[in-house]
Amino acid sequence: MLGNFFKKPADDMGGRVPPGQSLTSRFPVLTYGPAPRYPLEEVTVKISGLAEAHTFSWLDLRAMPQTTLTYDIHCVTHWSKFDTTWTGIRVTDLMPHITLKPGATHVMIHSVGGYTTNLSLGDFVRPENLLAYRFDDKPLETEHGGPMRLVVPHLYFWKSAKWVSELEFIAADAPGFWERNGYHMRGDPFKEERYSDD
Ligand SMILES: Nc1nc2c(c(=O)[nH]1)N[C@H]1C(S)=C(S)[C@@H](COP(=O)(O)O)O[C@H]1N2
Ligand SMILES: [Mo]
Repeated sequence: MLGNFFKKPADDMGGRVPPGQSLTSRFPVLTYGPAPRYPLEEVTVKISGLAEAHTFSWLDLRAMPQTTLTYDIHCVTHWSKFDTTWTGIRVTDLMPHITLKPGATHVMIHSVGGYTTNLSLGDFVRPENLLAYRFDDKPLETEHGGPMRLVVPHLYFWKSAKWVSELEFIAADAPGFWERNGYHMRGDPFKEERYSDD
């Protein structure tokens, strides 16, 4: 019994490190194009497509429950980071304020600057997903998507759109920016869904 106790932990840290990933304590920045800079007070989230058109202001979002969560994140470029702490609005607290129209099955997330990424509603509407504006109890840095980004920890980090500006509800899956450029439509790190021909 004591033998087990002293055993070196498995390389996947008991299942927390997905296949093909390495742990980092740094926080690499991965952005295609320049990072836009604007204050939190100017954040708006537009609702479009198969939902009643609406635009949430920062004050609208601030009036919703604010949640702090800690979880691991995984980037398709092979780094994973344990225990990242984010504060924001849960997608499950936002959704009751959105009226979907019949037929909506997916959402295209749009960012300031034109980045997009697609999610099924099942992957989007999860209690751990946040519209996050704080990281490690500090305002989210511009480079990491501040003033506000989406965080979807169960999928590769390219699904976590920085500088989120619009949620476009759609009737079928469609590729976003990286998905059009060869990345997987879903991107589950534990299934190593990196590229579309995987
Ligand atoms: N708007 C926008 N969001 C984005 C990206 C981007 O280029 N633009 N890059 C994605 C990718 S590929 C990754 S891995 C993560 C990186 O987030 P980080 O720079 O905070 O590590 O953001 C994702 N969200
Ligand atoms: Mo990435």
